Formats: sequence, structure tokens, C-alpha cells
Amino acid sequence: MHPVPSMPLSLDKMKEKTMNETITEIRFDIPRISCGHCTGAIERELTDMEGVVSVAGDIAGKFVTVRFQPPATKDGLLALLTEIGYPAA
Ligand SMILES: [Cu+2]
Repeated sequence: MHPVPSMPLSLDKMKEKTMNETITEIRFDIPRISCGHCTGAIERELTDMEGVVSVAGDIAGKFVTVRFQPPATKDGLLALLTEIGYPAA
């Protein structure tokens, strides 16, 4: 985690902060990840889903960390992972 500087926020920054708080971050454990092609495919497919903000795969740890907001949902992401052949544990 990166430390966040505690500075007074401008109104614009406060709006940005409020919006950012709607973003959900979930780590999905995916046993079938074995190499960079796996994480590359997962990152590409999930990033295409509307509402997905970022996807970061970890080959050694066999997981992906996904940050998303509506209309993307956890169930939708789980369904997509299964569909592309990388079901979450
Ligand atoms: Cu692979």
C-alpha cells in the first residue's frame, strides 16, 4: 500500500475522492495461472468488461487483483473468469 499524504483537499479533490470510494478491489485466487500468457489473457479479458478499472495478475501467487465499479460486479467477474477458462478458487 502507498501512504496517502494527509493534505487539505480542494472541493474538486473531495469529489474525486468520493468517486474513487465507489471502486471495489477484490483478489481472485486462480489456480490455473501458470505463466505470463495466463495473466495476460485474464488481464485483457477482464479489462474489456465495462466498469473494470484495473487488473493486475500475479503469476507466482496465482491470483489477480481487480479494481472495479458499477456496472461491473463480483459475480460478473467470476462468471467471466469461468468463461475464459480461469475459474476462481
Ligand atoms: Cu500460462
